[in-house]
Amino acid sequence: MIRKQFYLLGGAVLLLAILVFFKYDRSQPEQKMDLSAEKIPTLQDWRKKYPGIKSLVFEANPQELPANFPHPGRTTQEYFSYPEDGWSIGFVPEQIGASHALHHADIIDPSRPNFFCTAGVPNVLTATGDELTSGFMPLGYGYPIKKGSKLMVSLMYHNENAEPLSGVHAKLTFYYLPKSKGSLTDTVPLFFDVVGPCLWGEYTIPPNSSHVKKMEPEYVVQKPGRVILMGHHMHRYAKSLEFLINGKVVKSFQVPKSDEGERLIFPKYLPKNLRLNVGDRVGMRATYDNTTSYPLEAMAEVLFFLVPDKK
Ligand SMILES: [Cu+2]
Repeated sequence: MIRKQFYLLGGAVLLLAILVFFKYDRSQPEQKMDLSAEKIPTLQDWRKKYPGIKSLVFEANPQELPANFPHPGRTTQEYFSYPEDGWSIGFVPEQIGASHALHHADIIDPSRPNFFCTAGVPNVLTATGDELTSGFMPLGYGYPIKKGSKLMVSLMYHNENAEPLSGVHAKLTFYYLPKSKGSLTDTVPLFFDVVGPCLWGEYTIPPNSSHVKKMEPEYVVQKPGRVILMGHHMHRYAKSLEFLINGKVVKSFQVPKSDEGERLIFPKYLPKNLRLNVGDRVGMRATYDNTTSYPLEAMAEVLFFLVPDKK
């Protein structure tokens, strides 16, 4: 009898857990709207399907950072290149010396213009901040790389501690599939910034204010394609970031309340059937909640990878 009650109770708890899980799942608007059931692949998934994947380690020059060396700290620009033609498929960042000394690392391909904006913004492939997010493309997609072509890593370090730091630097491991080992679908990286079409940068949030900024004017798409991966970048005290096509929210990134850190996030959302067609108006709406008594330097960007339509 006790056993039967035990099983009944266990069954009820399981049922409740399933109901709660699905209810919770549905309450996330971003998941309901455009997340596919497919999972972002890991390096293991990639290696299983493409055993020819290779890695390339980039170690930035070690830095001596004085004590109390706040933002914007020190910026360096360093270069690396791949030893063969192929496709870049992802990267894993590390910070050697002190995890919070890295403000950001932007990886830029200066050999190609930004796909949408040939002037004003660089061709940023990916980025990381002190959160050190690693990222991989959906299986079968990559960014085409050329042997010997220089890629730039733009780094910013700072030190908010009272002690100096010695030898700190970023270490980035890039993964790629050589052309001799297989073939992937070409993608282009893109980002929209709330400060305006074909612009990027910070803007100021006044103290003690809830602040909404819209991208004005909206961007009108001229080169069509399919969006395969999306993410966002915001700073501290961010609340949400909405991405709109023709006035309709197609993706809403919510920032958890507990999350006050700066985030440079490799795209991690797989949109389902999300296209940018010629003439579409792309808009953004960024919300910050500045609960501090000082102005904040804010940013809001939507980053994604696109498969351009064949001409
Ligand atoms: Cu930023």
